[in-house]
Amino acid sequence: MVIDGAKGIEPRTRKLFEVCRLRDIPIITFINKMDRESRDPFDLIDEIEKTLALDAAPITWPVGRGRDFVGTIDVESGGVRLLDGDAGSGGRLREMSLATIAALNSNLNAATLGGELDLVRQACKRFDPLAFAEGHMTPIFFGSALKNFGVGDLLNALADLAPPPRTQAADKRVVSATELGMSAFVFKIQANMDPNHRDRIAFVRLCSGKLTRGMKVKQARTAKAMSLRAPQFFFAQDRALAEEAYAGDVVGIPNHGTLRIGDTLTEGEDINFVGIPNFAPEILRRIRLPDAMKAKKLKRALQELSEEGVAQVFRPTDGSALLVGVVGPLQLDVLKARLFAEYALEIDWSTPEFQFARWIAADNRKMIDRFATSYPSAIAEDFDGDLVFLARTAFDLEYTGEHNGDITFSDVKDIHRRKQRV
Ligand SMILES: Nc1nc2c(ncn2[C@@H]2O[C@H](COP(=O)(O)OP(=O)(O)OP(=O)(O)O)[C@@H](O)[C@H]2O)c(=O)[nH]1
Ligand SMILES: [Mg+2]
Repeated sequence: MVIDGAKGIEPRTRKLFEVCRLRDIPIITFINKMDRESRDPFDLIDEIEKTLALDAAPITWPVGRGRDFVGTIDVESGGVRLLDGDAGSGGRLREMSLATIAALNSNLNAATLGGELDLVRQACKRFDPLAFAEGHMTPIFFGSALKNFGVGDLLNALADLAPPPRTQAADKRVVSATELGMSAFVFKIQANMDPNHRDRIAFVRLCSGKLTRGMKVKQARTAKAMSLRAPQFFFAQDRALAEEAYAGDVVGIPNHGTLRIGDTLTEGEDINFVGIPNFAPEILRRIRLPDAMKAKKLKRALQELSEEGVAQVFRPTDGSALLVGVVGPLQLDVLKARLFAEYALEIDWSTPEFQFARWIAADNRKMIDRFATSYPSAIAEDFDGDLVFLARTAFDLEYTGEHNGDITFSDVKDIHRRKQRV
């Protein structure tokens, strides 16, 4: 995970973390933007440990803050990497005394620096590969992405520490990474990456076997066959045709809305990978569309953008206007800008009477239906047709939950347990 040194753990970082924890994925941490004014590193470490319940083991430590940031020290060996001279490097460390480092900048002081390093070595945990592999501990690297500083350390850590692809759970069985048959699941959809072509890429992660360009695969959800004519590898701004890919690889598949997040692709077997979560939004808004003639277009645009995961859309069953749910306020600006740029739709937000949307689960469909009938003006459907309860306040949510013992409210939906209403 990448943490902005000035901001600490942002809501989306937290979501990412929760997905990792749910799937037992080990985490490497890069604390970025050390060339700018940032929060105290001890404070950031403390925040990681306290809010994520994750042990933090600094591998490097920043020397100087903000404009006085001159580089990092390798906590274990004392080796140094300098912003001026070692940017872009992930290779050998310099041997330098604290006095020599401190002499690089008049605001640095060798004694203070030494004291800080002593504190890091005494107070912070040491890196333990086993705890890392089990997801209890994260190694921490400091750097500046903008100056390409410390990024080499991060890439080296990825190469050294990243575990091999693991066994993945599917609905009918578990799939081992060493199986020969190709299997993969879609974890992200990105539309309009190339605005001139209105393209739409589904990113899949291979779980087993080998993917070759041109191969025919089966989409488990629809049982339809599709051929992978132009699978692609992405690296930053670059892309290249993927002639072949293996378990653990991430491949982009161009398609026009056929693939959805959570979809499983196989060479024919009928299985669905599980454990791809959907989180309840933290912010709900109503959409106001001044041009009512465009309602249909808006619906299609929202469908596409929600499949992409940009926002979640809820349709109140009483027929009132659509609700949009997002995780962070910035997403509302992004959504509005994209609706305008990509679909020529001008919209406004208004604040609805509801604060929370929670999926409704129960032992059987009857219980959910009974509940939905008792609260007709507080029920909405998501795009899968699963029902959510709309609560006005935290009290409303709690009170309603307590008075309806046979149902539970959930703020996470496992995409493949989406049909709770069997
Ligand atoms: N000084 C400095 N700026 C950086 C660094 N990394 C990214 N930025 C800048 O910070 C701005 C926001 O980038 P990021 O925070 O990486 O991207 P983001 O989190 O998607 O965007 P925000 O929501 O605006 O934070 C951009 O203008 C980047 O160029 C860095 O290491 N140092
Ligand atoms: Mg940022």
